[in-house]
Amino acid sequence: FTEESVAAMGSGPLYVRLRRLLEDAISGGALGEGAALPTERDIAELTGLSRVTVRRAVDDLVKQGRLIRRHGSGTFVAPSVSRVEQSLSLLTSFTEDMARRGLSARSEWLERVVVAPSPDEMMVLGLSVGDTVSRLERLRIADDVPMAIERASIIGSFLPDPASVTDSLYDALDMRSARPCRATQRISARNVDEREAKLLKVAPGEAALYIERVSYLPNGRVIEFTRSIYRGDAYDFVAELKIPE
Ligand code: 16G
Repeated sequence: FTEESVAAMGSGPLYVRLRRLLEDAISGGALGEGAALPTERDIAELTGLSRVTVRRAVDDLVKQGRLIRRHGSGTFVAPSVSRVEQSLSLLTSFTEDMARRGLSARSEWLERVVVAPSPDEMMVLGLSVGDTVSRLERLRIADDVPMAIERASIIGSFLPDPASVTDSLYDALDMRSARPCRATQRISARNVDEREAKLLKVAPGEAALYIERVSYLPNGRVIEFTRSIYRGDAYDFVAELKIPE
């Protein structure tokens, strides 16, 4: 880090130039995974920038999840996310998918309530006025890396007590003999908004996959309507294709 290297980072505010310099050092491998960043005071001295400017650039990268601040020990380059390959032809749960890869799945609850259905939940789940829906919104995490935000809506009569879902929704439905056996999925491109970016630890506007899953019981009844945001840098969706008959 030198005054010249900051100046070489083009125009714009100084903290943006320093941020670019740090980003280049991380993506170019000069600062590898787990590497400790020099202290903010050292960076300020080397570059001739103020501590405030340095802090602002580092803060941005912490917010984006590229750097991790550990109290008392310093700031480190975050581990890069390894991409996960997800089959598009198997109806599995997040917990099962992660276990198969040897990763430990964890969730942070964002919402877990029984409410009156919204118009789109009514339509998709085939509900009427007076029916209820169990809404479960979770941040899904694999080995400490946030992977997706999932908002599942389940017909209330099949899951009257959403607090009974501890780890796996599909396990809880299985216990009530209401695990889906078929689903349709729609995938589209999205850019994450501020809230999603914060939860997924990516920069606002980053690419993501928006997935809607509607799943069915063996008798053909819809049971689940889930809307999810999957990190674009973490997922490859894979399907096997056949020649049409
Ligand atoms: C998957 C499903 C989701 C389902 C969840 C249950 C997508 C793309 N995927 O993530 O619909 O609710 O698994 O997982 O929607 P769990 O049993 O681990 O809670």
